[in-house]
Amino acid sequence: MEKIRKQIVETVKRSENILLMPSTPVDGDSLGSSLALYLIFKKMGKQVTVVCADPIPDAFKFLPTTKVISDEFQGAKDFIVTLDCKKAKINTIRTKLEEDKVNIIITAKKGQFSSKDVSFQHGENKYDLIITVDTGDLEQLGRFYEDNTEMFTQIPLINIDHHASNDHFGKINYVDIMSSATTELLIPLIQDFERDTDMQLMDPDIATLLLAGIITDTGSFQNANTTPRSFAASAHLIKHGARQQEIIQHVFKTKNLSTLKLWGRILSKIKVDEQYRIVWSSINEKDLMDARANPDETGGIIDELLSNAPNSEIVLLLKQKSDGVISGSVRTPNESIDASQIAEMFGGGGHVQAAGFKIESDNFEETEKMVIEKVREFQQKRMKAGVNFEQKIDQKEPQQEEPKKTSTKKSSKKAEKPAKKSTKKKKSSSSEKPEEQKEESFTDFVIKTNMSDDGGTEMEDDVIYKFEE
Ligand SMILES: [Mn+2]
Repeated sequence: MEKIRKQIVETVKRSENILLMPSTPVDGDSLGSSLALYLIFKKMGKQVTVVCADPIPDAFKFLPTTKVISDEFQGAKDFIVTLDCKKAKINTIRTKLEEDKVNIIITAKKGQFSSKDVSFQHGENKYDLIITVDTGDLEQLGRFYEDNTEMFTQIPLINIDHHASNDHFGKINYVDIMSSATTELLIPLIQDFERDTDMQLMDPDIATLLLAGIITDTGSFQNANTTPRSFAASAHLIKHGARQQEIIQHVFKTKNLSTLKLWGRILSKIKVDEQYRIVWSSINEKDLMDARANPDETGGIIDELLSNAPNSEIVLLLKQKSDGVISGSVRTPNESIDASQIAEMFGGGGHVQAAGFKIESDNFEETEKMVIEKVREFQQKRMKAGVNFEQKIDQKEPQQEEPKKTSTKKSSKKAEKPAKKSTKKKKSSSSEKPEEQKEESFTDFVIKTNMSDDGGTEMEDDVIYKFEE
């Protein structure tokens, strides 16, 4: 770990423009760790951007510097067409719109251009380092990853996380599954930065951000992931001015009426399989609307209510969304049952005692039936394997943290992407359309770009760039 931290310090020192990415949905830990690093890097004189695809939940808006988080960033959106002018000189370049295409018409002064003179590349990335925090896999970055997949292979990436399901996607992976929160991992790292820069970097705001991560991920030190190290880390942060009461007030002591109404709905829908000790409930968009609650408010319900169901070994909450996605949260009060294994059956992942998944389906009843049936089979196999069912049943200390979800939908999308791109390339390649080239004057060289994929691109018809001698 010490060696990995040294690599991180060296890499950050070499970087000028750093992109910080917390996972979605955001929680106290992903926000706390990204914003703490933001403040540290700012003190070190770096350019820093924090982007998050999801809105910041109201409960966390009290955290220092949440305002710097943006929900948009300029990725490598430029597509550059390069023309080699060694053999021919340019007279004019015109662009001409043609329905959903744009023709780039290059007229040569002398000689002629051929397809061999044209090459394509993507614009340079603005950032020279990406750091993901509290992110088990890249798809948890949401649309930022989907829209800029290539950027993640081009820019060095540091992966800082504590999820058991982390798939080590970074160039540097600072992953410790024994850590109660990602922010806990940042404390020794910040000390390394302090030693290296000879600067005092920790301050009360940074300490508050880091403590917020530990408090939310341990459920205020109630969950099973609380370790002696989490207490020691918290003591260290409070010594540095972390405002513990402010965190407790905002995160735990303010429950909206809408949240309480939502709890009521979920409680009334609880179902139990006594034989296999499965307890589950569901929530849909109508429940949210009737309770005038927003989706963030479902966070924590599964931990605080469902896991208190007596004799339950597996607790599930299924959320039905209007976009045809059903997401599931899994909790296992007994740590001999791996919640992430259950989530993996549905393409998800997470921790031993808290995990999640997403299923694309419009039919809730059918999906619910399928999920519960598979979970029953899972339990049945455990029984046959001779696992003692009675063991540790009284120990009910779930992990508070909202699991990081992997979606089967997204992974299939990812598989589609490269195929899509290659067809696009074909369309834009001039060599595919020799007959159209012939129609132009002899020295004209025409590049046709299909613009149907990106309707937002605005271009004036017939823009002429004249090249003076
Ligand atoms: Mn976390």
